[in-house]
Amino acid sequence: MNETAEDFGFTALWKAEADRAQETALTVANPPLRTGRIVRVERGECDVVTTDGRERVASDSLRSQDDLAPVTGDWVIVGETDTGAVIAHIVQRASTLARRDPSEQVIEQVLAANIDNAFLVHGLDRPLRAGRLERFLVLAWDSGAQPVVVLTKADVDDDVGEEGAGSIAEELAGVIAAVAPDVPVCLTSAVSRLGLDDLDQWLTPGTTTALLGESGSGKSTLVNALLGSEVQETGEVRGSDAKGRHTTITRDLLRLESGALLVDTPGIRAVGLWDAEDALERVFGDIVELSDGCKFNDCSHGVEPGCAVRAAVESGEVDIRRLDRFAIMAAELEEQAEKQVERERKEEKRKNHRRKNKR
Ligand SMILES: Nc1nc2c(ncn2[C@@H]2O[C@H](COP(=O)(O)OP(=O)(O)OP(=O)(O)O)[C@@H](O)[C@H]2O)c(=O)[nH]1
Ligand SMILES: [Mg+2]
Ligand SMILES: [Zn+2]
Repeated sequence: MNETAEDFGFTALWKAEADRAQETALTVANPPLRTGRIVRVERGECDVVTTDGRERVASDSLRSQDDLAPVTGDWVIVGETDTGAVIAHIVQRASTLARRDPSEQVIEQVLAANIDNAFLVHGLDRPLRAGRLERFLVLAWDSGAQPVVVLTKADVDDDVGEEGAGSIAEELAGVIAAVAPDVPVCLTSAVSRLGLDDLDQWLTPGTTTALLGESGSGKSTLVNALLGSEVQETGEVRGSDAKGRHTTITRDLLRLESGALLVDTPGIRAVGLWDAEDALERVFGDIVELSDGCKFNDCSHGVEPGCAVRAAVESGEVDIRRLDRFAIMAAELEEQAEKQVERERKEEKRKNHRRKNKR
């Protein structure tokens, strides 16, 4: 099969953006330049599908924006150098799915770019923690993607009947309704193919949907079921607690026959938040709204008098645990913002120092 950029969502808009960036790309690479989309990132190399087809290029040398690392879903301009083809430029992203880098504490890690929908994948073979779902929701809303909770492995729920509702599914639906009442939920099974058609409303031609979730939640299995072929490797979960073994290790952009695009991703352990205050307020909209009624503008909903949020907790309207989680995530974002300012200050200092030494 001869794939080209057109198969991966190369619209007139992206073409115009890429054309504008040609000149910049020429500062670091030679013709022939070609535009393409990154379909896989590996250490130091990327697979790019360009207007000419699929090729493997070096990702991290000589880029015109060297502070930006290319990620799956990016539109890029590829050019030639003495040592071979390189990514010369990353076209300005329409959106990014990003979290706080789990290894380095104060940098952002972009998981994927130019994503329209985020499937938050969760298996019926394990409990769903509200806090975890909230974090995934913040990540999704912050990117601008439409979140959809996709429950997998419906076939393990003995009580799932004709209408799709079962006892485990119902329990999880309760958790989801409490923290994300406005987010669509789909119950699926890759085994019985239950609910797969429901996903079609998001999987429209040319749109890109990323699958996010814990290892073992069934992301790759779902991708294979939608592809109708075993393209992605899948792995057994541990019997005792249904934990996965981190089978998928790269972020892969794959094309369905319909023309919809999927990004399968490695399982996520920690969802550290990054620069997502607005999204946080969206996910905790109920608490934010209540806080309008607090006596003090900067109320921490702790011991202050006239706190409308505490009052709502006492009346049972708001779950105290939800308030606690909100406070933790808000503090986390505040800390991240402070550290980031500090880091930028240091970097600026370093740059100035270098400039002075050059003179
Ligand atoms: N019964 C049942 N098992 C499923 C279903 N979907 C996935 N599984 C099983 O769950 C296990 C994990 O599936 P994967 O697709 O590898 O999970 P993943 O989310 O891609 O995991 P990582 O790549 O490690 O992040 C495998 O043993 C699958 O066979 C389903 O719908 N029903
Ligand atoms: Mg996988
Ligand atoms: Zn308050």
